Amino acid sequence: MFSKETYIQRRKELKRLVGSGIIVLLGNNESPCNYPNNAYYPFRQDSSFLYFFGIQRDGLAGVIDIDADRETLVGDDIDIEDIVWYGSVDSVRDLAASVGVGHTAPMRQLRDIFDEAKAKGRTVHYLNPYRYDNKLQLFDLTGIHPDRQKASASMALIKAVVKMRSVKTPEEIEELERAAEIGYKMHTTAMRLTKPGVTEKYIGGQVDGVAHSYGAQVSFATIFSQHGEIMHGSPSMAKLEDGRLALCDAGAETVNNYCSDNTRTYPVNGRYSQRQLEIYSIVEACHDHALQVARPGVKYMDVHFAVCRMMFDRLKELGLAKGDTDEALSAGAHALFLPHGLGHMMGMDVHDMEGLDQINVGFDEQTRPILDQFGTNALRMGRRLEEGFVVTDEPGIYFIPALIDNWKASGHCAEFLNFDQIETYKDFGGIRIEDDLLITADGCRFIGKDRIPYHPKDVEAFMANN
Ligand SMILES: [Mn+2]
Repeated sequence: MFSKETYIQRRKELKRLVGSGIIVLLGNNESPCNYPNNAYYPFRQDSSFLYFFGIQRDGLAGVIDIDADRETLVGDDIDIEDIVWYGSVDSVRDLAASVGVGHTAPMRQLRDIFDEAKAKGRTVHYLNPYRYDNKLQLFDLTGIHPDRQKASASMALIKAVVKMRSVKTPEEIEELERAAEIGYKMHTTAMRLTKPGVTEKYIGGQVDGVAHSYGAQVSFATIFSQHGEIMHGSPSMAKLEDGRLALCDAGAETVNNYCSDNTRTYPVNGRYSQRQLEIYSIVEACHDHALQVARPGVKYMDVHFAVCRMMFDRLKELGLAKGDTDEALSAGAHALFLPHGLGHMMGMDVHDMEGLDQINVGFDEQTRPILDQFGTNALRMGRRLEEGFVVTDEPGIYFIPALIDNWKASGHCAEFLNFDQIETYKDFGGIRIEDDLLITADGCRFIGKDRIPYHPKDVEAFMANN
């Protein structure tokens, strides 16, 4: 948690940006797993609520009446039975005071706030809820069915929240650096433990445990798989096999809910084969290329396509692709190998603010998403970079057997792809290398003072010596 002044300043700026009306930010509630008292753990507060109100407790809402300049923390104090089971917690009044909020109200009064606003014809600004209980609560408060809540969410509030949360302040960058330090420990632990015969689950569990042991949680479900070609493959009970690659995509989320997100791909036996190195070195070059070209004023979509161009040229050298590279990219041929975008915004959410809808976060009037082309439609971040943005740089090359079969059968992009050659890679898996970039005044830099090894020589040396 930052100082009280940080939250006061953020709410002040939010009021200025939204202009008038009443802002309601719903916090999250505990989320039942298999029965009401067995909630998913750890509790995760809503990031926008945290950004403006800073409080980790469940069952709260923040209300800002811009016109009356009145801020209220809405929530119920716990009773003696809760104290017996969970211990004492601060009162809602104390929680409010800790972040400079002057007023409190019990949860039942949230309905009065909505009713009164409606009676007076005032605007209530809220964000699009993504949790079902909050959708129901909003249904109760507004009468708007969950199916129509996305359309009824306040664009003025969304735009203001995105504008503020997109630019990371020095104290946020410090927190992201802390997340990266834990991420480094997670990834190097996985590298150290990787060897033939160990299960993917074992390594995945150890990686998660590293995060938990530093008071953090994982910023998303850890990916550790020999099937790197499955974008979000969960660790399985399969044993690691000599000769294969393991892909680890994992990140930490600090106690203050700032994230890291890194990916490494390394040989189970500690030595890349010639065939693995040929593909790996392309991904490595693409990853480093983004670092050279990302800077304020540059569209991340252009960085994405610069990387795709480099990748396609190199795949042509290997005999997997052919034809004019620009034409191939226009046709979307590169997406056979790279069916996702170069990266996404990162901050308090690992896909930062994705709940506010990608078009509001990764795009703007100048840069619209390209939705009619497979692969490019998965680009989450396209807009012009600004100082203080944090984006991931995560190129990859994947050989997805079902996709290869599908494209070959239909002849899709056949003029740009050597399917006979590509088919010999169906047992290859996939490679991704990912780091987090902070856009600086004149360029960008990686977050995290220690680089998780990724140059092949460094990876092999690390695996041999640890
Ligand atoms: Mn990522």
